[in-house]
Amino acid sequence: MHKKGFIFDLDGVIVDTAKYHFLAWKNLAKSLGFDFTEEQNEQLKGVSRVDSLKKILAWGNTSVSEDKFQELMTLKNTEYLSYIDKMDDSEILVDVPRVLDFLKAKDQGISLGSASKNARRILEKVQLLPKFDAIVDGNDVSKAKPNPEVFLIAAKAVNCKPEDCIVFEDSVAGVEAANLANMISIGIGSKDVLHEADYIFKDFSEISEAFITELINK
Ligand code: B16
Ligand code: MG
Repeated sequence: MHKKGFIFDLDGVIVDTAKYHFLAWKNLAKSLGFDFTEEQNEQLKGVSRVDSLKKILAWGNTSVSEDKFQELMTLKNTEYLSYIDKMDDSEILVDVPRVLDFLKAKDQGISLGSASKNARRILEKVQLLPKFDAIVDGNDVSKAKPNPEVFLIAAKAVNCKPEDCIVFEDSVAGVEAANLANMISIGIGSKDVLHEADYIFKDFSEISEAFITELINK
C-alpha cells in the first residue's frame, strides 16, 4: 500500500464555522456603519484573519489606525469564540468521521491544513483532535492561502511528498493553494465556485471508499 498524505481544511470541510465567521464579521462591519453580502463573504473563506479584515474595511471604504485594526481583530475573534465555545460533535459535517476512520484503517497520513488560529480549540470542541497525525494551522504559517505554505508544512508533518498528498478544501483560495503545492485538490462545495479543483463533491457523503482507495493507489 502506498502511503499518502490526506490534508483537511477545517472551516467548511470538517465543520461549518464559516457561518460563525460571517456572523461575527457582519456585526463588526455593522458597528463601523456598513454591511457586506454573502457573495463577498465567499471571498473571505480560507483567508487569514488579518487579510479578511483588510478586505472588509476596503469594502466599507474605511481605513483605521494600526491600534484600531488590532482592536477590531480582537473584537471579532471574541465574538467568534463565543460561538465556537458552544460547539459539540453534532456540528461535524456529514460523513467526515467515516472518511477519517477509513483513512486511519488504511494507515494513511492525516493532517489538518487550516488558516485558522483557533483550529485546535475547534477540533477539541468537536472531539476530533485525536484523529489527526498532525495539525498545521494559522499559528504555523507566515503566508496565507492561496500561498501553498500551510499544505507544504502539513505534508512534511506526515512525511509525504507534495505530489503524494490530497487536499480537501471548501475555499477558492485553498483550492488554488493545493494546486500550487502540486497536490490533488478535492473541492467540497459548489461546482460553480470550486471549478479549479481536480474533483468536486457536495460533501463527504458523495465520497466513496472505492474513490479513496483509488487515490491511495494512484
Ligand atoms: P481565525 P480554514 C479559515 O479557516 C476560514 O475559512 C477563514 O474564514 C478565517 O478567516 C481563517 O480561517 C482564520 O480564522 O480567525 O480563526 O484564525 O478554512 O483555512 O480552516
Ligand atoms: Mg475552509
